[in-house]
Amino acid sequence: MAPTYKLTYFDITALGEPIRFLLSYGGMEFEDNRIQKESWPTLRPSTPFGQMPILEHNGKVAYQSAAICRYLAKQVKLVGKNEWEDLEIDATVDTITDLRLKIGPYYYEQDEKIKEVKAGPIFNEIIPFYMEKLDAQVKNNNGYFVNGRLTWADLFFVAMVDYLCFMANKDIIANSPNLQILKENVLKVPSIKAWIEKRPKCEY
Ligand SMILES: N[C@@H](CCC(=O)N[C@@H](CS)C(=O)NCC(=O)O)C(=O)O
Repeated sequence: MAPTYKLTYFDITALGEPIRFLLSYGGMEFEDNRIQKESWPTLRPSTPFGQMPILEHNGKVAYQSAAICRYLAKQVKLVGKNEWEDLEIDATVDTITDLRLKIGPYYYEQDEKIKEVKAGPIFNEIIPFYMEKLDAQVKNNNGYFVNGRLTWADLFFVAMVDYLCFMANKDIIANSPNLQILKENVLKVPSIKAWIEKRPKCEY
């Protein structure tokens, strides 16, 4: 039987990977439709807001990666045990996105001189600030982000961190022992481990 989920995204990890992690965690078969950059202009007009990832299911199209993750997390029971925990998970995921949106302009800067100027605050202030706080959060939650157990915030971070490291061109969790433990905790989940082993190799 054909998979009921079809994920369309570029051939990279980035915003598609948390969705792939959640589908894999839930043992949900999915078509991993990877678009080459050259094909994107043709496909773009047919997507809801001209962006990917999109997730197709039962003839419907979902967009916005965090919303898709939240929807899948409910199905695979990686949400909070109450509304406050859900709030904490959402806040963590939004914080990870804030960090991504701060590193992005540094990575995508084309002007080498401006990039050099941006490097100062990125590496001396922004990344250390976020890493310190996220690391402390995991320390206080016994190796996870929220309430000492695995939630989709953990999968979201671990799926995204390679992309963040790629953009920063450094291991941003090298000095964050608790985030390293979190990463180990997620990567040892058998379904995630199996996904990492079988997923296509890409630059990031
Ligand atoms: N908030 C959106 C952002 C999506 C986004 O920025 N997608 C990028 C790729 S990572 C994209 O589609 N870029 C191509 C374009 O905008 O033409 C999400 O989380 O899904």
